[in-house]
Amino acid sequence: MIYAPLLTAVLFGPLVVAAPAMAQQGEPAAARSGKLTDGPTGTPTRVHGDAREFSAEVKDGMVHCTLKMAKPLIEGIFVCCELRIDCDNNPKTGDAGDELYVRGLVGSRFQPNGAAPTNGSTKPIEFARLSQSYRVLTVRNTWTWLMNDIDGTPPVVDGDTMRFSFVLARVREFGDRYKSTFTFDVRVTTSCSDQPLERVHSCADEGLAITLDGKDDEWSGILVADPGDELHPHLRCADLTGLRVDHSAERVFATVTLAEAGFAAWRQDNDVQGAPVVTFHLEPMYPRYQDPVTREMRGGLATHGTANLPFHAVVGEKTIEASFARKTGQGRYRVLVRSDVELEDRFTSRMTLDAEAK
Ligand SMILES: [Ca+2]
Ligand SMILES: [Ca+2]
Ligand SMILES: [Ca+2]
Repeated sequence: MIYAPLLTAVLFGPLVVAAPAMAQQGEPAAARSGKLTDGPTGTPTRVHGDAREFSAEVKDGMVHCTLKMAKPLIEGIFVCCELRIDCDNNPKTGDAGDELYVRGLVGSRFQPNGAAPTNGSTKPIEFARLSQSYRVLTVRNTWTWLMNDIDGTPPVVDGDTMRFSFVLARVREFGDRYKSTFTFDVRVTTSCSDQPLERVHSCADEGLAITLDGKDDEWSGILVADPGDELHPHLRCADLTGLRVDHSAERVFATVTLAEAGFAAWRQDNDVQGAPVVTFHLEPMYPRYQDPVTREMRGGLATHGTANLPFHAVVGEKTIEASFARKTGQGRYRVLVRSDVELEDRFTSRMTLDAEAK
């Protein structure tokens, strides 16, 4: 049995080698340019994350990319168009086939693209850059990704369209010297984020045993307040407006208030995927009797766990109440809460280009 594959290889080796060449004859010849299209979102509040068309062309040593979104980019949030490139057109090499990622990025994660600058003089929409990630072999003979700028032209925005270019040489460097075709996947990520709210809490008294019901009327502790008009109008259900912390003998409680309702009612969309996520960090301070904990609440969920579990959360109309188990003797905590919305629209088919095509 052990010898059978070897025997097969010996007998049919030449045929196996010939097979890929035969298979390639049936494929359409790759060109220097191509176009991908993508359907529209069915959710009106996801339109700013809706990618509709991507085209690319190899010309004068550059790969020129054009992304068309459903809406003008100025109306939206941070946009990242990422190409995951299989430089040698070989799915067996690289990470899931890919050797190089190239990204064109526009906007700020912390403000809508149309916002006026609050510090510095660059408007969010004018903040454009071009970056790459590529694989390198470490001294321990394992692969890791490095990230930095790539030569080319950072994104230029024109209404609903963003154009950027990067050097073809980078693709060829990771490519197969006998092949000029490469393929890639295109995904568009739109995102925004509310900065962490922080509160240091001392369990100096008996505290207040709070019932998690999504209502914040029994809360009386100090409010760490935050503006409620920071995120895009469609994503205000994830815009934090305040944090309070309290405790009982067995639990530490944290509640955040949100600018608008809609967190628990968030529904998945078949085109623009993703949801808001509110992350709670509980950091016990010195002397430490328990470990730090990080837990997430995802949009679309109304509850997480139950009152006796290490983490319990209940989403109300414009609140998320959470509680963590408290160890006996643990007297001080730092609580951090942040909010992220990351949406992704992925083109269903890959693009194949031939750098040498006529
Ligand atoms: Ca789409
Ligand atoms: Ca590859
Ligand atoms: Ca806020």
